[in-house]
Amino acid sequence: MTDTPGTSRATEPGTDPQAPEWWRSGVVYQVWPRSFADSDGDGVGDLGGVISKLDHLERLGVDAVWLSPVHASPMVDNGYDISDYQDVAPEFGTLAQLDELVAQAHARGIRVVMDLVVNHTSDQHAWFRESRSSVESPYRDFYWWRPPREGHVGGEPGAEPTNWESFFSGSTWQWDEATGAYYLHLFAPEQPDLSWENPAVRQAVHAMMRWWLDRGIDGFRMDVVNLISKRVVPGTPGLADAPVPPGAPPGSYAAPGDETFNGPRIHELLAEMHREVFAGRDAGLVTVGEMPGTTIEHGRLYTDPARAEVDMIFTFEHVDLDSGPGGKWDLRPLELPRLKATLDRWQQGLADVGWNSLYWSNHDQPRPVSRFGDDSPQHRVRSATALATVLQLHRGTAYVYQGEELGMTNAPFATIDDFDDLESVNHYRERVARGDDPEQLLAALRVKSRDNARTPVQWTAGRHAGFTTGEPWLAVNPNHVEVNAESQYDDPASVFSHYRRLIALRHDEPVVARGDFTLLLPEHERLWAFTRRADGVTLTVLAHLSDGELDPVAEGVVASPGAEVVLTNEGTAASAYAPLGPWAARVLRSQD
Ligand code: TEU
Repeated sequence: MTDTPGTSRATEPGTDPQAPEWWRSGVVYQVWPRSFADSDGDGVGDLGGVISKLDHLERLGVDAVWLSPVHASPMVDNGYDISDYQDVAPEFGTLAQLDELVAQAHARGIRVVMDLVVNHTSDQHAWFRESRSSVESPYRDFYWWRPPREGHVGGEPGAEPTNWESFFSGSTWQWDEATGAYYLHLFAPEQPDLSWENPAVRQAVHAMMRWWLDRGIDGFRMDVVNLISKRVVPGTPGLADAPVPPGAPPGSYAAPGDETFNGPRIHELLAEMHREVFAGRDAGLVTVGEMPGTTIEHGRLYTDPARAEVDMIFTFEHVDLDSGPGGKWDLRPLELPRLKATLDRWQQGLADVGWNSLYWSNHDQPRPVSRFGDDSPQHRVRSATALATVLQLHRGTAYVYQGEELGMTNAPFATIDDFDDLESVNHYRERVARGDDPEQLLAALRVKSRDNARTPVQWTAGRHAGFTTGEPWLAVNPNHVEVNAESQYDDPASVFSHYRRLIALRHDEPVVARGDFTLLLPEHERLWAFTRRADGVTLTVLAHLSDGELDPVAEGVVASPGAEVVLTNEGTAASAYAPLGPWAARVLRSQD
């Protein structure tokens, strides 16, 4: 590739500690390494693959890469089960290659943020092997060991210390014969939860984090970090049952809420981590906490700079709107006014204190163009670019998940054998065993399975989309013939080219990071319109999120004289307030 990146970046890594935080106008690109690019033909993406695609990221103009875990791992949860925090999984490469990736990214002005998975380890981690070996082990209290419920025999149904249901189906408690006790795992049994009540755990994790920062990485995305403080009730076993929904059969498991989310010591633990790990280091470092089940009230506390906990958080409200009371597989239609209102509430809630993260997708979510847009050939490009425009012009740090910048879609999974992810497969098996209709279960998996995000990135129209010279670990989406990076680079109308212009606008127009946010026509079911204002500059964003045509002025948008179109996905620039075609997005700029 010969052309220069979309724009210059605000600050180069490690140069000016006084410069305003780069991430306020910045864009972070998430790499999920298993499916990004394979450099050695084993069908699994790797660090060599990431290095080989740095041109792509530079051309896109992103400020940082967030690398999902590449640590040593038995890969029960595709790397979110870490067996050694200070080594790289052989299938991904070596520590030396990771150092090289950091050096090469930095040379291009791109920072590297690592995943930090410390709510739990792998059951193969040395700490857990030690811990389960004996009640006398110095590592015993690194994890949550509990006796069976009173009056029960360990291992029999109903003997679990609490009734908590795992994120990945079944109980959160695993009976361990060796020492005759249960251990806690909010996720898979191979992902035992660390006990953050134990100061030795905290010290070990802080030391590991400092080791990574000393190696030159630029921050952490912290996996489910608001789950690390469990609500310990004085007395034994010290953890309380979760309320069972009305009508649930006796003995049912229940998803824990307050018992595990945003627990009593969470703010103290994050402040301590900040003190022990980040204080006195380069101001260019960034931290983002993944925080399901978090309210605005907590969000303000987590991200208030004066409290020094984390820079920003990933919230989940907007990606839960298409789920019913039965959880993520209980599909509900998405209503645009609710989606707008959710983002608006977070904009207002964190306007004076704290900071938002803006995302449509990641490795756990379906593809946004299929979920919020229209992925038919006719509307795919327009709807992908309209959605990107709306999201990234809210106030906050924008995140792009690999392939989103190409308008990649959900995959055409036919049978249960096409799915890989343990969340999907466990859920299907559990419900089929309970007598649910397999076809209905599959229909929900097709819409929501995490595997939708995990099909290989589509680089070319060729064999396996240029992802690997071998056999890909998960099938490539057959639409790579149409949807691929190579065909988009030099096409100004492509999704990639639009993302590039949008990222450049975020960097070049200070109002995007600084400006206030006003939602227009909140109840409108097809138009997403808002303004951003600062220092006499107004950006007006108009996005028509449906088929057909829409006249913004007739719908109630007040035209501001002298407004110029600074970005559009309509090809030839329409005039500022002209009717919007199907899935058209337009950004107007005016000055007082
Ligand atoms: O995800 C945590 C989380 O709350 C979810 O998004 C969840 O995994 C699932 O999608 C519920 O439907 C993080 C990671 O992003 C995810 O990949 C891991 O599996 C999980 O934590 C455990 O580490």
